[in-house]
Amino acid sequence: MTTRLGATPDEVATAARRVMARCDELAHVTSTPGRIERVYLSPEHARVNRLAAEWMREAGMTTRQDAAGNQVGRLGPPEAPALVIGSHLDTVPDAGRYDGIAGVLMGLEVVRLLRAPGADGGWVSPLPFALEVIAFSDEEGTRFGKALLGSSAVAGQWDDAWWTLTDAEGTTVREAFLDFGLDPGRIGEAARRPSELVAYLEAHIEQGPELDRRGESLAVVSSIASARRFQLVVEGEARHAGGTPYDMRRDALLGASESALAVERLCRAEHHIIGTVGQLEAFPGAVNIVPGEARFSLDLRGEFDGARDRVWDAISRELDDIMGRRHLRWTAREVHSAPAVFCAPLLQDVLREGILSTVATPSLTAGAPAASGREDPATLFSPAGHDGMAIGSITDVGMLFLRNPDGISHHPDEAVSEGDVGLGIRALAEAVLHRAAEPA
Ligand code: HGY
Ligand code: MN
Ligand code: MN
Repeated sequence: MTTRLGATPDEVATAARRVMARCDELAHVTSTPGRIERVYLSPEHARVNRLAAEWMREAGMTTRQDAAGNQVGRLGPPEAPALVIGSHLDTVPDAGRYDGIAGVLMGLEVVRLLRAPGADGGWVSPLPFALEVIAFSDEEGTRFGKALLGSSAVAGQWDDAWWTLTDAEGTTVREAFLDFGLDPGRIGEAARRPSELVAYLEAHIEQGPELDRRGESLAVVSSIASARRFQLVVEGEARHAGGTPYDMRRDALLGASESALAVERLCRAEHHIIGTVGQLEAFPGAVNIVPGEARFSLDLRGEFDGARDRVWDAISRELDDIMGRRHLRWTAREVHSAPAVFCAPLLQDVLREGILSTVATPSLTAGAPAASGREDPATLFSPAGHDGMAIGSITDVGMLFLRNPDGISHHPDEAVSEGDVGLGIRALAEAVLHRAAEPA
């Protein structure tokens, strides 16, 4: 397999070093000193968009912030369909510095490696399509609970019901748009038509331990898990913590706690179904009052929508049983839902070719193992959600995973090696060249 990318190992290593340095720089743009937190339509969102736009222009791209606050860079004639490389710049609370961010910055390096000098001293795309990098603005859903707001707008799937979603301070999405300088009435302008796009590619840390366990740097993603998120309320009766005998208690926190254990048991019994209770709160929340109310979240994912939904039905039946035994009532409000996305076979193939090209290349960092060292790079299911879940409704989606040491993510210890980032940049660039060689 000959590599097509003209870049030298040094050029790719320089690109990887720049990605790591910029991840560190963006890590300082946070609403909470001492930890990384950047949410949709915040001052931090505006600052990282300005930085990303500056770096996009440095790579030779024209830039715009779209009607949903996504930062877009483009190289190529306005009328040409675009191959988009993207990921997100928003974060979870107390986040790592690579989830989403590395993918956006790697996209910029791929454009820099593939661009060609134009007649006017600028840069052009030498490929049969334009290249775009999109830094999505709200993949996590940290602020308003509904994830993929930025990429849903690009996919033309904005739901007007989202305008009244509120954050912890009671600010609505509509108010946050206006504060950010966006016009809610123009949200439709963010939507892209399928005819404008060739494909969507995203590089992302695995956020799991599989590649680390295999001792490999890169993997092709087969599909992205479907997601449903719920906010649940359990109602019991607040009573005196000392004077209330157990047989008179309707303890909402115990009902919620038993439910969380039931979620774990029911999901572990299934293949590729993952359920997590990440938030749990007791009310009124005094040490000497039996909780009369409890609120908890449920993040439920599955490789297939149907299997996920059957487990949700089983969880619901189990909660009926638990609450019945404890004389409690429960309600659930669904706050997010996204279907599974199956990565396009052609994009899986070109990404596989891209990974194989790194096997043929001397490792970028002394001692870094070649990507896979095997003739068939790993192909992994993604239990983590990504913007491709929204973008998959308007164009083909392909994803490249990078080794995430120990698999820890959504945590400050989240890591990725510079060597693997370099292999990922090369693989992604090669994949784009292979896609360009395919018929339109
Ligand atoms: O939750 C997820 O899987 C993603 O990191 N937003
Ligand atoms: Mn994430
Ligand atoms: Mn992510």
